[in-house]
Amino acid sequence: MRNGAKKREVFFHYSCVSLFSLWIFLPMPVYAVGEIVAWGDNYYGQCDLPSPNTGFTAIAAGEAHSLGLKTDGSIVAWGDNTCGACVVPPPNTNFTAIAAGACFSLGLKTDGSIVAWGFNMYGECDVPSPNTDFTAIAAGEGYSLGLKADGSIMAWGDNYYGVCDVPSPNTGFTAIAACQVHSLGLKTDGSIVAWGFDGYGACDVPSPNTNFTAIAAGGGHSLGLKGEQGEPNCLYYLTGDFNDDCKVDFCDFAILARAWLSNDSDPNWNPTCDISEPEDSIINWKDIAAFCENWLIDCNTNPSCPACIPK
Ligand SMILES: [Ca+2]
Ligand SMILES: [Ca+2]
Repeated sequence: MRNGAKKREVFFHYSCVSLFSLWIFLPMPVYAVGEIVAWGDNYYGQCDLPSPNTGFTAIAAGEAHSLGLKTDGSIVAWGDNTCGACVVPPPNTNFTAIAAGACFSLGLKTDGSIVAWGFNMYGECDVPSPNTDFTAIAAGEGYSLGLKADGSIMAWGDNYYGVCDVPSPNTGFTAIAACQVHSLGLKTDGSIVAWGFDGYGACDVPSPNTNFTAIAAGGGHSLGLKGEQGEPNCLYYLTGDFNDDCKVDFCDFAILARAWLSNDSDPNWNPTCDISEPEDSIINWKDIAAFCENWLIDCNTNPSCPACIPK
């Protein structure tokens, strides 16, 4: 086992899961909105919540430290500060997202830059240049991920397990996740890309790899959330039904909006949305017109509708 890796590995089996647990329990009526609840290993005080414990909008759990993002854009950090992971660099303002790694922390600023602090033996805090246009962050055991506005992913730090080798094509990503030594990226077409250590099968995305709307990475496992409209594999072809749930509704409109005005060389290009006749490799008003023709048609309840063509 590499230096320090075992300790981190053991912890991460718990920390990334507890982050999910915190979100589940926050809305319970016994707690105030924006109040953090913490439980489990408190050896480093990682569960000793700061005072006042109010006004938090996001949380992140590292190996033995915790982060909370406040409504005023500041970050509060507590727990193990051996590596300086709890010393938020000034100015502690204008943060919009947080992520906690093994012994380091990431904060995303409103200007699209990333601030990183704490343990940096593997370069996990060396944000690549240009440090601009980031829209999301994720922290693994000893590496970091940053999602760019153009849909590409930047990765830096410890690449021992290939966690920083984003599979090609590195385009069209809308969300990222990292925990220990594997990474996940969600694509605009609803598929998940996974890379890094696959010893537990965490990178083997089950089929059908479609219609995902959210991702999460655990110590040796992965989670994917399917679209709310579900019911995949509609038995009818229905123009405009991009998520294959037999209906043309707001979910499809959202998919169309994400690809709006893209062409086949753009990162947000989604060929599924090119429903104009003929296909012209651009998503524009011609596609909107075709989309509106079938607006709110539901082939499950009205299978005799002419727009519903049996597969
Ligand atoms: Ca649909
Ligand atoms: Ca088109």
